Amino acid sequence: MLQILGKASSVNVRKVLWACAELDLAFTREDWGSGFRPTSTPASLALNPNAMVPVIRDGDFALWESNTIIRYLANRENATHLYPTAAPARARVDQWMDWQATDLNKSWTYAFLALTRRQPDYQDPEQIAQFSTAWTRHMAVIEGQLERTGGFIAGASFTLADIPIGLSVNRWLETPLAHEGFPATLAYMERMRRQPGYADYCRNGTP
Ligand SMILES: N[C@@H](CCC(=O)N[C@@H](CS)C(=O)NCC(=O)O)C(=O)O
Repeated sequence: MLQILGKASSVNVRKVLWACAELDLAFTREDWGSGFRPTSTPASLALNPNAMVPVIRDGDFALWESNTIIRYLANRENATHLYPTAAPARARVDQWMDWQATDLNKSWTYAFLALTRRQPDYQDPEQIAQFSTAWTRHMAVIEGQLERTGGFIAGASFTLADIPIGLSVNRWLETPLAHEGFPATLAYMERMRRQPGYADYCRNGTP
């Protein structure tokens, strides 16, 4: 059976849990990562040299990097409704997933650690303001795309890209920032309620 290594509170682990719900995949999970089993042991580093979660084991095959893992699971299940095979449609899904993992992810770091995690080393007001502005600018890109599609991030229907984007929107909603002026994003999160796993793994209040 598919094995997921990673604590369920981790946003990146929750991408994998949510994908399993969409794919109706059975799995077992072990709590790894800070606060649980350390990822710095030789056995863990052999699975992921980055000392991070999530990691999956599928028989003899081990894989790390959350967005790659959910692509792998969709491919393994031939779930073309989540990860289409036509080149333009697939590229559109990849585009939003890659943007989430790079630009969007980078935009929130300081503000998230300051405002949500309340870490004492991240309380410089100037940095908080700069990162909050950058995060909001990235959220405006999501808002614009959702205004255009009227559905989901890569088009009319739910795809793999909505998993990392949905979790990112949830993180933004759970962070004390101004959320006014994002009606398409709020409507999107309402639409997402119909997705299996959304309640448990995305909009469950965990940023
Ligand atoms: N790019 C990686 C990032 C993974 C990551 O940042 N994982 C965090 C948890 S969300 C982690 O493992 N932190 C160290 C720990 O918990 O021990 C991915 O998307 O899988």
